[in-house]
Amino acid sequence: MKPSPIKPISLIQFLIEERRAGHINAELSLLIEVVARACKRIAVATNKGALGGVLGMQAGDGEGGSINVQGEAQKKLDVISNEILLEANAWGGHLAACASEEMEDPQQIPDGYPKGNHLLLFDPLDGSSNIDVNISVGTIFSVLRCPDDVTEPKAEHFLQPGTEQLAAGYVVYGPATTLVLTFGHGTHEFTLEREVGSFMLSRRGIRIPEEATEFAINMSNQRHWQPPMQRYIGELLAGTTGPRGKDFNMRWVASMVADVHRIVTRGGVFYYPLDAKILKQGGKLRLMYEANPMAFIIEQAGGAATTGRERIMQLQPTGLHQRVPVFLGSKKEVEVATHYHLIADGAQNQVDDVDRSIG
Ligand code: P6P
Repeated sequence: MKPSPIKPISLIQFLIEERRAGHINAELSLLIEVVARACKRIAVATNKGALGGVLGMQAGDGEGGSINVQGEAQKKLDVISNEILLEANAWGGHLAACASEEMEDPQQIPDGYPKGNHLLLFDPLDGSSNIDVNISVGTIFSVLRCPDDVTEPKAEHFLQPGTEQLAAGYVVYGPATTLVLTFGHGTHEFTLEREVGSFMLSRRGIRIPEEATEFAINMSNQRHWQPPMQRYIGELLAGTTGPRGKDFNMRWVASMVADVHRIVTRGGVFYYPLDAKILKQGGKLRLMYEANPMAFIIEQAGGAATTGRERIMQLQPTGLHQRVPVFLGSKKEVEVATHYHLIADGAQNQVDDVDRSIG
């Protein structure tokens, strides 16, 4: 279904509409405004490219560059983006604490500043390995409610299932700077009007086609996948000559935000499955500030998001930086891939339950 035609309203006007509809309160509205403003600053820093002295690795203590809590090389823009989001959210009184891919522990609101009732989690610059080659990167964020009577939120206070999210969004820093946002009442897209500096509503009530003709996966991991993934992707590659009876196209940007935005825009599926290399970590992508917010956005647009075996948003988190397998996008295609995994596990009796859980 095509999203309804819209008159160009700004993000601020949209947030006022959402408050009047009772979908959000004033504090959450302010939080989203602050995050959107911070992302505009990240866009400016990112868009400078080689002229801004922001490319390359973040300097470390020793010989090599800085390594983040994930054990990954840190780019200068990872650190800059993280600082921009922390600084923007420190003083507004809308947050109890922040958690970031770039920080081991949650960041408290500095003493002297008022605190709010929300927890903000973010990957400040997802896909940052693409920065130096000028490929789209992005910011992903998720908002949870701070448990009552908690004034110094610890990691365990963030460990809430994705179904508890009050808001989720991402910003793509690409040819256009685009914000995609949900409060649980549909998924909506805003495009930055650079001259004015406002995010303008460009798509309201996005719906992802249930069928897919494009899949996104890192094929170089193929020999490490589990058998059901080998079978499933093999059938996509067989196209009209195989059991699926139709040809598929493939994309892999290696920037989750860019791959997900393509799916939000024209359908398709994105997979980062378990493989032998990452079995111990439980997956590649992080549950709290990548998988859960993207799952919320995708589900609100009529898509599905599973680990290949269960709905992502129902997972009870066990760690702030926990990793999970991610299968998301066009609902019917995600269901096929998930069914293959359940059947391979001898859990076909769970197929109906999982289908019901992903709606
Ligand atoms: P690979 C980027 O580092 C990221 O976290 C996601 O944005 C992206 O989808 C994935 O990892 C790419 O992983 O193994 O293809 O480099």
